[in-house]
Amino acid sequence: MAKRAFVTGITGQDGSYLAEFLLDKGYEVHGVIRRASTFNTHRIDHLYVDPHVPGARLFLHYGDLMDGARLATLLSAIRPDEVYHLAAQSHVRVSFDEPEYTAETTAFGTLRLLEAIRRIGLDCRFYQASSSEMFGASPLPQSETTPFHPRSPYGSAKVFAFWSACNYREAYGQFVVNGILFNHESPRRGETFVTRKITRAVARIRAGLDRYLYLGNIDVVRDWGYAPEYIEGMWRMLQADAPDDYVLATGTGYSVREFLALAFDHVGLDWERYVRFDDRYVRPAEIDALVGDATKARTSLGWEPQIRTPELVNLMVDADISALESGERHWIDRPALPGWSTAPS
Ligand code: NAP
Ligand code: F7E
Repeated sequence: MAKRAFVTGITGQDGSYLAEFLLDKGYEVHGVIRRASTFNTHRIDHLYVDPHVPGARLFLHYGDLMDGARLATLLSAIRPDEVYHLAAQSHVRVSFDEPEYTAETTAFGTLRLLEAIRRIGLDCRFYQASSSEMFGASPLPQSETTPFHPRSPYGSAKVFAFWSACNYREAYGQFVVNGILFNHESPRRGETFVTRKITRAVARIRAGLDRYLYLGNIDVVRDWGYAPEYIEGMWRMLQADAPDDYVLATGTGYSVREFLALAFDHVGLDWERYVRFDDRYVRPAEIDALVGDATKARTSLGWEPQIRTPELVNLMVDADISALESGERHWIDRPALPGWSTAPS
C-alpha cells in the first residue's frame, strides 16, 4: 500500500517541491489549497493529473487554516500516514502589517490541525514548519538548544506553534517533529522575498526592462540554502525512529549586500549602480544575523546540504533570465516590482 501524505501549503515554494519528492517516492499526496478567484496552483500545475485518470496520486482539496472543522473533516476522510504542515502567512514584513491574521494562521492554524488530529484519534506523523525567525536576536550560531527571542509577529506566531507541537508530543504521545529551517530559496521562491526580488530584478535590469531595484536594510546576514535539499530533510525527520526537533541550515552567513554583489556579478553588472534604498522595506524590528548549526541533523539524519549561497545565487539568476527570455506568463502579466504593490514587502 502506498503511504498517504497530507500537505498544507502545497501551492507554496516548499509544498511544491515536497509534492514532487513524495510522488517520486510513490506516495499518494493530498494537498490543501485555498479557494481564490484566480488560479493559485501554478507551482504544482506540472504535477496535476485528472483524478478520473486511473493511477492519479495527487489530490487537491479546498481548505483553510482558519477553518478547523474543515481540516478535521479532511483528515478524517483521508486518514494520512504523514502530515506535513507547511501553510502559513510566511512573510515577515507583512506580519507587522497583519499581526492578528498572522497569529490566526501561523500560530492557531497549527493548533487547529494538531487538535483535529487528536480529536479524531488519527495515528499519523506530523511535521511542523518551524523557523529560524524564532531565534531572532539570539547569538550565533543557532542550534536546537539556542533560546528563542523572536523579533516579529511572524516569529512569535512560530514560537507558539513550535511549543504547541512539543506539547502535543508530550501530552498525547503524538509523533510530532519541528523542523527549524533557516532561509531556503529557489527559482520558485515568492517574488517579494529578498533573494528572488534581487534575482528577478537582475534579469529585468539586464534586459533593459527596469532601471533600479529598491531595497531596505542590506547589511543583515542570512544563512541561505537550496529549498529542494531542505525538503528531503523534512521527510527524513518523519522517517526517524522517534520524534525530535532539528535545525536545517548550511552553517554559512552572507549579507544581502554580498548576495547583491554575487547576483549582479554573475551577469557582469555593478550592483551599486542599480540599487536604491526605500524605507518602506525596513522592518520595525530587524534580525541582524541568522546562521544555523545543523550538526544534529547531519549526525542523526545523515542530512547535509550540498548547495551553498554563491551557487544558489547563480542558479536563481539563470532561472530568472530563462523565464524572462522564454516569456513565461507571469513575467508578461506583471509590471516592474516597485509599481505593482503599495504595500511594503
Ligand atoms: P510560501 O511559499 O509563502 O507558501 C505558504 C503556503 O501556505 C502557500 O501554499 C499558501 O497558499 C499557504 N497558506 C497561507 N495562508 C493559508 C491559509 N490561511 N490557509 C491555507 N493555506 C494557507 O512559504 P514557503 O517558503 O513554502 O514555506 C513553507 C513553510 O515553511 C511556511 O510555514 C514558512 O513559514 C516555513 N518556513 C519557510 C522558510 C523559508 O526560508 N522558505 C524557513 C523557515 C520556515 P497560497 O498559495 O494560496 O497563498
Ligand atoms: O528578508 C532584508 C530583510 O523577506 C531577508 C521567510 O521565508 O525566512 C524568510 O524570512 C532579509 C531581511 O526573508 C528587503 O529586512 C532588505 O532582513 O527574504 P526575506 P526573512 O525575513 O528572512 C525565514 C527563515 C522564514 O521563516 C520566513 O517565512 O532581507 N531586506 N530589503 C528585504 N527583504 C525583503 N523581503 N524585501 C526587501 O526589499
